Amino acid sequence: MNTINKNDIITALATPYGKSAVAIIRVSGSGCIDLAARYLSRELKAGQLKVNVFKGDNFTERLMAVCYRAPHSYTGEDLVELFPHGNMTICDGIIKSLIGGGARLAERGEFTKRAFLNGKVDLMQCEALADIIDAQTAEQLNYGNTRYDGGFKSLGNAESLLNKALSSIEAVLHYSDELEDGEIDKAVINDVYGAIGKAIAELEKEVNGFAGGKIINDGFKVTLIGAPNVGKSTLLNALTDSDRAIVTDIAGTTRDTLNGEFVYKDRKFSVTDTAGLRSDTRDAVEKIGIERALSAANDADAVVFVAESAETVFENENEYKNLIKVINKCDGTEDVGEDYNKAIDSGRLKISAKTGKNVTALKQMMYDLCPKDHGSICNHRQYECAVKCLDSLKAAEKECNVAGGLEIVAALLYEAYSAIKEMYGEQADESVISSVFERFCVGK
Ligand SMILES: Nc1nc2c(ncn2[C@@H]2O[C@H](COP(=O)(O)OP(=O)(O)O)[C@@H](O)[C@H]2O)c(=O)[nH]1
Ligand SMILES: [Mg+2]
Repeated sequence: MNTINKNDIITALATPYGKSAVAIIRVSGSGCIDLAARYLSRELKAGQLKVNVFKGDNFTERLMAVCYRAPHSYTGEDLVELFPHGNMTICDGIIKSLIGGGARLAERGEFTKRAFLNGKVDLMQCEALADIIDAQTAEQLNYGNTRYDGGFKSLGNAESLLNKALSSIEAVLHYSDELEDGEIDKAVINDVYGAIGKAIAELEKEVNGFAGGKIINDGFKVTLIGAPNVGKSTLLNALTDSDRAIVTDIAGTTRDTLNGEFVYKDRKFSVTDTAGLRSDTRDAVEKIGIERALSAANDADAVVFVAESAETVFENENEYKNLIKVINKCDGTEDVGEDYNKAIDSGRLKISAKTGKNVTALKQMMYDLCPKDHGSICNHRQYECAVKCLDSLKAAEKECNVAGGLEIVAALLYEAYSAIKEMYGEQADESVISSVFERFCVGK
């Protein structure tokens, strides 16, 4: 999706391909209202959804239709929405007619990309929209909506503080020739210094909240590790309420990593089952499996070490920040619900993966390890921009203390400013922008 000809009329099915009560076909671009009108029996009225009849090559379809005039539409261009029956012979026929009339099939996310290019939404909002469409839990949905609405204030605050610092410094630089040495600089420098300090604090909140935001969207990653046969695969199945992993009493059954997901208290978790750790294997495949297990543990937000007794030593224990140790096969133990403190023995949670005892307690333990803070930043693209901005602000703050460093402070503040603009997509690379829209489906 490198070159977008903004004069193109694009069209696509906006609903999933398949049978349904109603489908939606979108047509956008200058001239699309006239194009659609060639096939419709009644005139389209802006903002008014009306019954209409579409005359295709060899069929007619009674449908609902509406148009919106630029810039008052989703894309910011003229836009038509047709609501035919959800029958793919009809939908294919309508799209074929529109293409025959000069439209072309839209690319993934192209309607939203046009909205972005026309200034209807910024790139952060587009990313929030993609997350809303992908959301599996209400928490993810609410998080996407809050970000779309600009509900987290830190980023906006940092931006206005940065603007304030920049305009003060510009004023000083502009008038500095007319002033006696140092006359105004001190007061303004203090002002600028104060604004930079506050902007740094706001941005730090965002940067520190990145892990929490990313986890809401991607899920809290938990890796299960332990010796062969302790019940890791049985635990994956219990946590995800599935038969995802093969369970046997043969040591070395699980050779590769295996992922599952579950939702607990509206939070998404992703669990990885791994090959059992043992040092005496000669099996080359199992050895690779063990390497993968350790690498999955390093990538995880938390590691669950599964053992059959409290005496089993976990050699790599200190390598993991969030470590939960469990004793499995405690089939006769009491189920404590969420209150895991009641089922802890020598720092390890007593569970039975087979009967499901204290699996809820284990989930609660994982839940309590999830980061509590988050802001608007939740993906690597945004994070990198925020860090770039923060670095420039910190460098500018240092320069404020250096005599005669005003020009350097200004240059660093401009760097910080462009990093924040990049976050909103204003100065972002075409390839970066494209990768955001490729996440969408055709028709969005
Ligand atoms: N009694 C009992 N047996 C279990 C429990 N969890 C797993 N097992 C059994 O232990 C054996 C190994 O289980 P598996 O999940 O394949 O272990 P893994 O090698 O660690 O993945 C199987 O025979 C399971 O049925 C448990 O909580 N209680
Ligand atoms: Mg296994």
